[in-house]
Amino acid sequence: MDDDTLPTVLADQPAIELAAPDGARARVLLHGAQVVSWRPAGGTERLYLSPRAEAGAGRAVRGGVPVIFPQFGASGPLPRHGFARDRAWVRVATEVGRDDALAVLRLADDERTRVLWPHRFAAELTVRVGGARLDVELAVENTGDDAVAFTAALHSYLRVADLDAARLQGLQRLRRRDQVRGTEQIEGNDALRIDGEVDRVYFDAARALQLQDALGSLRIGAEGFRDVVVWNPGPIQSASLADLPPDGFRHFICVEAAAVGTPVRLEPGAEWVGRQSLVDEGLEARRD
Ligand code: TA6
Repeated sequence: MDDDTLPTVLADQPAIELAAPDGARARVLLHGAQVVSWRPAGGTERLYLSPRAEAGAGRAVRGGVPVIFPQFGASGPLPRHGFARDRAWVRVATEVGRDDALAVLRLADDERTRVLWPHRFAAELTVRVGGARLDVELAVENTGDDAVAFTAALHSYLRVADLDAARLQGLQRLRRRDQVRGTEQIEGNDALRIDGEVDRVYFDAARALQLQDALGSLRIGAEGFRDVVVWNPGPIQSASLADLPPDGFRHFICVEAAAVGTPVRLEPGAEWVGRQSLVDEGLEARRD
């Protein structure tokens, strides 16, 4: 969405509006602790949010940065992509600093989550916006007495102005699993371009990526997440998703910081932190 309005069905959702002193802004729903809008200072909207997005119990919002925890995809017994993205998180703190604004939201186990996933945990999501940058950080603490293992991702829908011309740099020569074809191979030497359905896990991708698009290049960094998932439904899948317009696939590429190949294992009392950073490089250069 390139204007300030949310899709109607989201307009009544409790949300945190972050506004840094320099004009950078973000909107975070309590539902799923989901960032649904990010505008860097002096820039335009950089996240895609489906105009047909819906929220509510058991519904994940199509767009922004869905928080995937404690299970990525259908890689275990839980509902697809786990339950964190369709639960109500609690606002813990909001702060405005000299050159940024941040929000902290929290989700802990309850009797409903323990039915699905019999473990104690405390998750916190921190969203920080300022200048040309958005940082989204997921921290998970094992508050139980048993070791726990989980997979997770920040499933970011990055807006593109021209899908055919968009290029994702930085995945060259990485080992990847193609979720559509069920094959594994080594990525080639060229930047990734989207042509039809793409659903790939890139393993051990600990390096900065760059999304090149008419909106201006976006640097994509991550810490704590070892893998990257790239997804675009293509025209056929896009038409089958009720919460996505038939041409919705043309307006985003999901580039997801992910812990998929090797589940995160936490001993009692231990904590894990994963972060994804997005930087509008054109705006960053103008600020330097
Ligand atoms: O991250 C890629 C993926 O796992 C794809 O397989 C596709 O299903 C996408 O997530 C969206 O999943 P969702 O449950 O949000 O429709």
